[in-house]
Amino acid sequence: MGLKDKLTELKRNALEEINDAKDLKKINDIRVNLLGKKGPITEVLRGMRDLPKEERPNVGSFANKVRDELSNAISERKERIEIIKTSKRLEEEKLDVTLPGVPVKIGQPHIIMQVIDQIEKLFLGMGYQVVDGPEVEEDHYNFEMMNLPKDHPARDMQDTFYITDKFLMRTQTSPVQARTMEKHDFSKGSLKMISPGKVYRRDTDDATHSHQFHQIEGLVIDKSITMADLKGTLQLIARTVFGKEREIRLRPSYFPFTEPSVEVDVSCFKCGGDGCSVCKQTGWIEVLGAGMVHPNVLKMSGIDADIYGGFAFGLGPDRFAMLKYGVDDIREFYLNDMRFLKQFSQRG
Ligand code: FA5
Repeated sequence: MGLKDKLTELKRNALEEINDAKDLKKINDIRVNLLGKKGPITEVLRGMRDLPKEERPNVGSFANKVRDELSNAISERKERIEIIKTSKRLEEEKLDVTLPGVPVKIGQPHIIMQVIDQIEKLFLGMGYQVVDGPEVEEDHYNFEMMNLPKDHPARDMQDTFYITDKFLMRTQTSPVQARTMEKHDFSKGSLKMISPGKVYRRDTDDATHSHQFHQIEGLVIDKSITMADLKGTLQLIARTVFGKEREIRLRPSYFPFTEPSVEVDVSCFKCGGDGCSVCKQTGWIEVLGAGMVHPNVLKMSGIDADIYGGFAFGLGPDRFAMLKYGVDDIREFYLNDMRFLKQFSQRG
């Protein structure tokens, strides 16, 4: 048998073997055996030594052609095996869209956020702006600009966590008053703002006190604001959040940054006013402090206190949430027990 015939037969057998290959290992073995240095094609080419010189180019180019054809056939088969493999995998991974899905747990705003949102909506509706302030605050804004110079005895009521001599964790949202007043351009109209956020105090935790809680500051500055405006606004907040059935009362109080000052109490949700452990037997729970902005505070923020005046308040959304939903311990809000938190769907 001549070399060309040998090559033709080799090609026929090899093509059959290639087309029968079922996996990548097999096709790889065929490639190595057939086209490798010790393979049959190399063997045939070696036999060319014995051919007459004039026949060698003809047989040589035929052998190269056979090698190329087999090499292409191997690549095509390999591709085909890969396609089959992928489609088998897709077949296995087929998704049954009729199967019931895994339920997605949809969260909800924290109960305190619900109260804050409700109060924000009320004030946005009355044209107030909502302002943010830093929680790590300067002593200058937290105390001094609020008419509490260093060594003022009223600083004791709001001891806090100090970062440095200059910076502290703010004890109240009131410093946002000063920050906003400093920037406000009164030629463009009155200032009406609220500022919700976290505050910190070195208070001992109990049923109604936490060392970290929330406040919403409110401030209105204009030319003819009176205590009646303040009272009307406070009544509106109480009615919006608690409904008409709960009573509020205003008590004279003292804050260095307001004069006169009041503290506002809401009748206790648990005893309805008779006295119990939640309200410390008083029948009332204090929810906010307020008053008419002290002239010193206005002056320090560059406002003419002979022309302008206003009211301010600072309310505690944690206490509001306790009263609104009948929660008898403020610490429940911070324990992150989902069984507790899940009870309060969005009702704001
Ligand atoms: C103040 O913080 C004043 N800055 C409020 C204010 C603003 C008065 C503007 C006048 C003008 P007070 O310390 O009373 O005031 O706190 C205000 C409210 O925060 C309280 O009525 C109460 O609702 C809440 N609060 C105070 N301490 C705590 C505490 N430890 N845990 C939870 N809530 C608290």
